Amino acid sequence: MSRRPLIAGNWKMNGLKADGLALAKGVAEKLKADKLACEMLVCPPFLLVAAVAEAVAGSGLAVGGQDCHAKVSGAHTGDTSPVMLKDAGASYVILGHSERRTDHGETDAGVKAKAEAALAAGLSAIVCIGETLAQRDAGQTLDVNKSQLRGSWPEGGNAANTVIAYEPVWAIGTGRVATPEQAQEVHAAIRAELAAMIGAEEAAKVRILYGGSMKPDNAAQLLALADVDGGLIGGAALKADDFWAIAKAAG
Ligand code: 3PY
Repeated sequence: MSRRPLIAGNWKMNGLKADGLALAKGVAEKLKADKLACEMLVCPPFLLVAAVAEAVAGSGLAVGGQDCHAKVSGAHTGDTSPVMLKDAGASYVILGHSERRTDHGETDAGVKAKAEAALAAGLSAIVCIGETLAQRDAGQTLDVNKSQLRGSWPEGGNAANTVIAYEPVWAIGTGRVATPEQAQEVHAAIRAELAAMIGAEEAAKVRILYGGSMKPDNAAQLLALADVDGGLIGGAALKADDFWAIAKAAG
């Protein structure tokens, strides 16, 4: 089953307007000059989504948000709706990143509701799941990931509108990265669980990204794994050359 790899940059809370535009334009220029087989996406902070989307329009570089509300509009001070993201030029939204689960108490049910709202707004959802170090050490890795997957997967989700990002929490921002064996084991288990949820044929088409300290020097090894269909990249997505090197490794 051939799945088009997705190389997605999660900028987190980094970058002022000038930096963000320069970074996005740097990636877009490379993409215009050298079309890659993989799909590339940048997810800037909310305030930069519209400007970045405008700056890279026509380059093939997609733009996404890092979160959204589950409602279209209303009395939700400080929140951003998926419809607003779409209107600003986004085509994807990252949901349920472990930093949001930790910092904002996000739950599987909340992530599922946001993902359903994102799909209704015409966005594709990138749903993040992953175990903590304590859960891994306790031998709970596969159970935790399967349970988060079932709890966060949106009703109506399919391979065309939903992507899973497996991000072991212990590999986020720590410089530690899953070994190829660890990553493949979890990715294969996620796909098997998806098969039980949405059928084997559809599950075989769903893209499952690896996230957590993916860098130019470890990307090729991870991206070559049978069930790894791209990456959700943190720090290395803040440098156009590093982000590009990872995308090149994906083909
Ligand atoms: C990381 O690589 O640290 C990430 O959290 C990507 O989302």
